[in-house]
Amino acid sequence: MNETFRTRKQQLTDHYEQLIARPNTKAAIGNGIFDRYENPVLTAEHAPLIWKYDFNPETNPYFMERLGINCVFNPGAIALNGKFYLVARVEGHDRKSFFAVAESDNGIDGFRFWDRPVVLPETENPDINVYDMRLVKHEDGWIYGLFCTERKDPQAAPGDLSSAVAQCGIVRTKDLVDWERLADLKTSSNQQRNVVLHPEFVDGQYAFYTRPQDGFIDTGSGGGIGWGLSSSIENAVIESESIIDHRHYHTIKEVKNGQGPAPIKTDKGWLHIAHGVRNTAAGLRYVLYVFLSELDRPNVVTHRPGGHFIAPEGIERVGDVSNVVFCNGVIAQDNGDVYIYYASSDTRCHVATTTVDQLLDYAMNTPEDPLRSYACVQQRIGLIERNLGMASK
Ligand code: M1P
Repeated sequence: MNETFRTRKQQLTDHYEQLIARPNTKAAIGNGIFDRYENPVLTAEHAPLIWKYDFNPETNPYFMERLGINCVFNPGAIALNGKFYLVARVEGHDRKSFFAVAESDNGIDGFRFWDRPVVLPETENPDINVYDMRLVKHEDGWIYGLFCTERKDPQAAPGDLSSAVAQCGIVRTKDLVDWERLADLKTSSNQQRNVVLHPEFVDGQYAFYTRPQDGFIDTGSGGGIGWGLSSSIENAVIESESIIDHRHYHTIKEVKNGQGPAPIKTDKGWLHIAHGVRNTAAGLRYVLYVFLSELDRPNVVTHRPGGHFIAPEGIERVGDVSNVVFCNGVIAQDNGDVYIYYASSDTRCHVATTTVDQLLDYAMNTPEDPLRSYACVQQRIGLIERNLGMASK
């Protein structure tokens, strides 16, 4: 074994183990709604060395990277047997994404990928790219993973190598190791992204949050967070789709929006985390927002706190697709602790912690967006006057 190989392998191994062992601490003073953390929980650097390097000194004397990892983002999340699991979107240097499971004891740090990425079975129409898995422990006993499957648009004009069709792929598992592929979800929409399975049956059927859209990037004339039911999960078909959370002019969700993870069940209703997108001179800006819906009718929204819940800050603003935060994974513990896994700028994964009580307070007591500057000033003056009144007491 040559010295270059030996030295580089040792240096990289030490660096990797230091990264995994690095403790994570709460950042700054926070806003009372949630706490951010100093370090991301998963990055491209968290990809195991055996995924990237040829460990044979005969065939790789320079200990050279053979299969690079570009970024790790948009993880689904689930707690099983006292451990925290993220099923992350891992993107290679070749731009293709795949899923891989990372495990931690505390949900804040120490996330380590399993040795092997998820081997996702294909349908008869192979996926070109797969991403953004939403994990759901359904009351039928299975853990489902709903994800975006992307294929080249068969209608694309000759020479158009960008147009794609996005649809919802479905897998299920009991252990995150063996995955059974089911048929892709069928709806009447040309494209679907951000489809999420509701964890309980509704009217005896499987219930889905959808995001119908006309084009691959543009939602077109419709969009919004949709809702539909299917009697089957093995061959899921939504005959009738209705919009439960619309886009709105001059708001954080004027261009598009999408359900994040499956909602959290609380005694006040279902707590939803979603993303909203608006346009700017610098391109699209993705932020997270929250809403609450009825317990018995999860498709009926009762509270819509105005504005964003989490927006990109500091280093989060910069990455492969800058000015983006995106969330498709949350873990709510029985004691009310909530771990929100969000990604920044399509590059890395973070955690924010809060509680169900804090999220409910936020959802139920944050005023709605009044939709006009004048009305926003009135809303703020109302708060100021009440506060000044408190100060004089
Ligand atoms: O690049 C930002 C996000 O864009 C897409 O989300 P949406 O369908 O709402 O536009 C997804 O590709 C997502 O993975 C990505 O983070």
